[in-house]
Amino acid sequence: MKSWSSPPVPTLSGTGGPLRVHDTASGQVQEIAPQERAGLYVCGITPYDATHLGHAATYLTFDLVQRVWLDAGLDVTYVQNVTDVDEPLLERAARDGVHWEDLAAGEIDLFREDMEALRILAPAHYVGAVEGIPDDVRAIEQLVASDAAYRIRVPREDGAVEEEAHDVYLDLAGQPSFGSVSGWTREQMMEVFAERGGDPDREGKRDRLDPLLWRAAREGEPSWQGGSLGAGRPGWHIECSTIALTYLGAPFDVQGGGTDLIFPHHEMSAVQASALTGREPFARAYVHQAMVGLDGEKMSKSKGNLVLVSRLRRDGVEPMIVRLALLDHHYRTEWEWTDDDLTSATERWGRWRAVAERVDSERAPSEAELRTVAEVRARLADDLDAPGALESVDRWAEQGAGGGTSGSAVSRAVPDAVDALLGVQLLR
Ligand code: 5CA
Ligand code: ZN
Repeated sequence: MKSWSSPPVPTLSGTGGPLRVHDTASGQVQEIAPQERAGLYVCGITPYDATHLGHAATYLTFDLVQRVWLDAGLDVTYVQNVTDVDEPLLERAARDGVHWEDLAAGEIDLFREDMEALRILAPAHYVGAVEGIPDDVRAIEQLVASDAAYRIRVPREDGAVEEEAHDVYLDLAGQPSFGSVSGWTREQMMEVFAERGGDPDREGKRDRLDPLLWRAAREGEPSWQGGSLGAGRPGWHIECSTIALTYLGAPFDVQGGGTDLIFPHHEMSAVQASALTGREPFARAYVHQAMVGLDGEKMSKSKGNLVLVSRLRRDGVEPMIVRLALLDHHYRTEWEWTDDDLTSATERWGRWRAVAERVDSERAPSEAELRTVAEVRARLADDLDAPGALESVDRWAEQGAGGGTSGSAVSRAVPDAVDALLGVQLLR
């Protein structure tokens, strides 16, 4: 699938890193220090509604991961999927009387525009679930052949289109690594499984938590030829297992997404990948963005309590101000969007821009400016402390360069670092 265009990233003198981030699986902040190449997989959107600030916060967090790695001199391969066929998309399309493919195409276009406006670096591989179906089929056939997966006959009254239609599930009993990503108890898992796309009550399942790998074709639902599986479509989690294995291989460095994906999605995509490769871990670290809320609830497409990036853009809000508002919250802290976020980001943008207007590109950086660059690097490398990085740029803006009198020229060093590391473009 077509990705979007990345903004240029200035090269800074020296190098930053290494990156330390919080890994959900170990519960620790740990150094992620790939040798030369770094692999990042981030769970992309289900394109049934427009990008809200919660999504934007997630993609911004992993944009910082990529920027810190690039600044550390690494070669980064970034992969992101699009869940362009799944229940929520089909349900919304049916509700609104539009074709699901048209709904998806429109929302993906809008997402690309939002990402470009926010200066999020584009993935090298932006892959739709539909494009990945042939890989899913091969993977599921392998799991069935090795008895890691089992089939459940679909009764005709379920709308099955074929006489001998079967759904396919992973047999978790054969997967000792199950549970290692979330570290959750079975009770915790059961509590959210159904509301997050699972089907604990499906008759014939060996374990109520077994994840669906292949859904046989039903009347009125899109389906694809699945070789020996028959016509159908993949379950949600397998798309991320196979896309990551195809484009990164296991283990790769960071699997990312919001905390709402810890279980079942990241748990299941990891255990499915291990069942396929016989290797653990799937990812060396699982990094999760805390939920962004509005009016006391998680901002979500299904609840409809959204602040949309595209809406803010249409209202004429400078995208760099939205980016600054998001950066002012640490990725591991839940927060709620309020108008104050926009107000304080607007003020900060004004203060920074006023200093950036005095840039003299010929000028060598002062000691103080170099210290600011080092501080921004250090704050981000330390578990992506973006709010801390903003504070150090605030001090630069307050003091002017090198403690000089207000109004004197500054070098490019800090604006270039703000651009390369924080993705905020001050010089136009
Ligand atoms: N397509 C799947 C992942 S394979 C999916 O979860 N799509 S989504 O559109 O629902 O969410 C896209 C990304 O935004 C996911 O990484 C999700 O964890 C994250 N996300 C969703 N809501 C929020 C929120 N309120 N705050 C922060 N991140 C969020
Ligand atoms: Zn995913």
